[in-house]
Formats: sequence, structure tokens, C-alpha cells
Amino acid sequence: LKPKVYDYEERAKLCTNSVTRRLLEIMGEKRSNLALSADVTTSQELLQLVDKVGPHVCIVKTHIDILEDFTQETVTKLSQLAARHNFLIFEDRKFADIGNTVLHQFGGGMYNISSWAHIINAHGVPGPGVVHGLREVGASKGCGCLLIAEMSSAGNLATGDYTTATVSMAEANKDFVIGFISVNNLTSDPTFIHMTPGVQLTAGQDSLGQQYLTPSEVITNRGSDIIIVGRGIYEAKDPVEAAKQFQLAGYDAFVARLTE
Ligand code: 5BU
Repeated sequence: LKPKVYDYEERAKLCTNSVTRRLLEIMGEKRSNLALSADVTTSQELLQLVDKVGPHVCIVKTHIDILEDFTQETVTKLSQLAARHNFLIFEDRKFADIGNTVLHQFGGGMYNISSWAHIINAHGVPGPGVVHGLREVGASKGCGCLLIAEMSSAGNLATGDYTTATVSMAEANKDFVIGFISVNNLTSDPTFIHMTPGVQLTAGQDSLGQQYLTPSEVITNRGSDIIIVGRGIYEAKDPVEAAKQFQLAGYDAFVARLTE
């Protein structure tokens, strides 16, 4: 028997973590499993892109440290857009240090990520202390953490036993870890979310090791939950049209899995 595929609303009800529940509710309401990776380098570009594309996505993913003109106003406005367009903000900071250091990187510094991000991610390489340090700051703020169990780039080392150990680390910290960055489904537990970067409408690669899969490969065949799309949207001639295409492709791929 194949594992049961829950629709988003049904799955939301199984989740005790408020971030996971909220995310699944948004995915159901907006019929979107699309995360925009908004990797532009000025605040104006970021806010304009997110205002246009926001209606079509469940998540906006940021790399806040690539902005050349970051101010507190940038994240205040981004948070307003999140409320207006009903999406969650995921800062792709990839924390990867000892607990005490990530606690400061997440909870302070000039970006003060914990004050505006709903979702963050971390590498499991330092051991569970990285999760414990992030949890000390984030749990009370209702923030959820993804563990990077696999990566999309060619030759990456997050495979095999490393991936398996990362899944165990997530299971041991289920109150705060809401799922995975991965390119495959790694657990049948419906309360964990899988998000997959490296998505374009046709498979291929860029010149620096990124590898692309299609929405149907990622969602229907590999059983991931969310497609993360950057250049496929913000480098398109018409980013809104591109976002609509990815939204539809991602949702159709999910329906295909439901009805398989
Ligand atoms: P792209 O323009 O769609 O290739 O952007 C992909 C984004 O996802 C980009 O922000 C990366 O930093 C991010 N990413 C990734 O591509 N692969 C990974 O394994 C992880 C993150 Br983790």
C-alpha cells in the first residue's frame, strides 16, 4: 500500500506546531505550494517583486544578507506584505554553528532574523546543539526550523547516512523542527514539510552546480510538498505570469499525487 496523501486542510489538522498548521492552511486557501526565492539585491526590487508575486505563493524565501541597502524598514514592509498577501517569510540563513553562536546570529545582530522570519533553516552538521540554540530564541516567537537533509547542488555531501541522521535529529526535536529541505520525500510523517529548491519548468542546470527538476518530478514523483523557485520567476520577462505558471504546475502536480 502506498502511504496516504492528505490534502492540505486535512493535514493541517494533524499538526500541533502552529507554523506548520498555518502554512498548510495557507497552501489550501491559496491553492499554492509555491515558494518564491526572492534573491534580488536591493530593497526596492525585493518589495516590488514580493508585492506582485505575493498573491501566488505560500512562502517568500529571503537571503537578507544579499541586500545591499538593508534597513529595518525593509523587513517591516516585507512583514506588511506577508500579512496583506497571506504568506510566510522563510529566511534561508542555513545556520551551521554551535548552539551559542547561532542563538546570537538568529536572535540579534543587524538583521535580527527572529523578529521577522516565520521559518529558518539549519545544517545538522554541528549536531543537535544547533537546533537547541535556535529553539531557545525561536520557539517562544512561534518560529519553525527546517533541517537541510539534502541539497540540490551537484556533488553535495548531504546524502546517505548524513541525510538519515538529519531526519533523526528532526524527529528528536519535533516541537521546533517543522521539516526538511530535501529533493526527496524522507519520512511518511505528515506533520513534517518537505521543501525542494532547484526547480524550473524544464530540467537542467546552471553554470555553478545548481541542478533543476520540474514541478511534477518534485511534487508528484518525489513526494515533496513545496517547490522553491528563484530565477525561474524573478528573471522571467513577466515574473507574475511565471509565478502563475509555477503555481498551477505545482498544484496540478499535487492533485496528480492525490488522485494517483
Ligand atoms: P534558483 O534561482 O531557483 O536556482 O534559486 C534557488 C534558491 O534556493 C537559492 O536561494 C538557493 O540559495 C536556495 N537553495 C538551493 O538552491 N539549493 C539548496 O540545496 C538549498 C538552498 Br539548502
